[in-house]
Amino acid sequence: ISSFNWEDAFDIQGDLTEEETAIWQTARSYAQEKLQPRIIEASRTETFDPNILKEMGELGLLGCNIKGYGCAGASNVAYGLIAREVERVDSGYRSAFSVQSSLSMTALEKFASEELKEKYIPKMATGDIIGAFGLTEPNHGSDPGSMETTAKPHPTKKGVYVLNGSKTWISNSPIAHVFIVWAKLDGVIRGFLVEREGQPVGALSTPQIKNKSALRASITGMIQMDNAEVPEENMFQNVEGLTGPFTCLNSARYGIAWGTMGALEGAIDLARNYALERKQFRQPLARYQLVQKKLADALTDVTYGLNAAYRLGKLKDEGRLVPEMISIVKRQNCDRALHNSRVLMEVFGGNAASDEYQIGRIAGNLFVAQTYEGQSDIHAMIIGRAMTGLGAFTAK
Ligand code: TGC
Ligand code: FAD
Repeated sequence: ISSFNWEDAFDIQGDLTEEETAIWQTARSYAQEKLQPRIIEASRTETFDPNILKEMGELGLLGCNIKGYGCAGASNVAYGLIAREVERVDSGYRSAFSVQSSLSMTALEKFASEELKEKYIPKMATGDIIGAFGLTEPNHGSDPGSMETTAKPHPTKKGVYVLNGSKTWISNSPIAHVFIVWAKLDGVIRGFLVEREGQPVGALSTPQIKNKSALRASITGMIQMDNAEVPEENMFQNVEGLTGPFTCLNSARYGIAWGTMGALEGAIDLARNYALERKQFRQPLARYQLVQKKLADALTDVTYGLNAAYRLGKLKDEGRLVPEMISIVKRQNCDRALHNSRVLMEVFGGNAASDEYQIGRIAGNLFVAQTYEGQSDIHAMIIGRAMTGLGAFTAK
């Protein structure tokens, strides 16, 4: 029997295929060597370098679980391992990866015409074209079914739709070349690929939301559409209703289940090192029972969470994954990562308030992870509805 490895307590590594191990190591080296040195400054100055997506593209990470169209066709477990390693550095970098891969490329892969797939997915896989996903609106976040954005046939141009409305809190929108926008056509939600290039003056603007209190290394903005034009071939033909956006969200929420465990692993590593080095009352903090309990609680939750995420990956690879399974793990992993990273801040004492120590940034980001792609209480109600048959989302 081999000895206990606290960094991989249930030996997930031992289960991985050769390809998954290689992709995992590529993602880990990239994240540690190229992303980690940038993150403190990027978060401090609230900047996102779009080259990051090109770098991920060069390594074949973007949309790696898509088959064809210049993508690697790797397993869903491999996709999860990338999310884990990228979010170990920062949730905002994982956001950029998720929005490009799961929300934008998956929308095209599942719903677009063959011509659109050929036109866009390969360039999105290299990071040359950046995508954004517009579902949330100023008045409708948890309840996207009530969205107000509309699509209508253009009054004069044949074969063109016009989109009107606003999407907000949209990751990557200020730098995106293309937007997956969900809008109502005759009262039914439809998906559109909106291209930035070629829009009439003033038809499409994407102002950045500045001065965020978390996820500062990810760029976030709005998509404001005032008769934005979309050729009819850019409307997804084979999907109607919320099934469209939620199909993409299933994939991205799965990635968050892995990613938040990566963020918590990063927090544990930082707290353990600090506790071993910092002395009070003549002994390292790590010698004290209360400090060890904080580390042990966090390690226990990360071990459960990683194994649950791995299980989802295997089920997804076997075509046996259903949305409620994802809700269970997305909710639990976000909640436990947020809780434990907040508790681990205590190990740093006053230094937790310095961004150099990183723990405060990790905990702040995890509040956002718990909120986007379905806030935890929304996932609780998705699970509760599946258990009781009773939807608790509305008062009547
Ligand atoms: P409901 O009646 O539940 O469903 C309406 C239709 O949608 C279908 N559906 C799904 N299809 C596939 N996968 C799923 N997970 C699905 N969930 C529902 C459903 O079958 C039904 O189809 P049909 O044919 O019968 O019409 O709709 P509801 O209005 O009652 O929804 C309630 C609720 C709470 C479940 C839902 O609205 C919800 O999940 N709200 C949370 C909103 C959310 O997650 N927004 C995310 C925005 S994108 C984002 O945050 C990106 S951040 C990325 C980053 O930076 O990393
Ligand atoms: P609300 O829906 O107003 O909810 C506020 C609170 O009320 C939550 O705690 C919620 O759980 C609770 N609540 C709501 N309804 C109920 C109910 N029926 N019963 C009990 N409690 C309820 N969206 C996109 O479309 N694309 C993106 O790329 C994207 N990126 C994002 C990036 C960042 C940094 C952030 C912060 C958000 C992003 N979002 C994105 C938006 C995100 O998905 C929403 O913020 C989220 O879905 C919650 O919606 P809301 O903020 O409108 O909160």
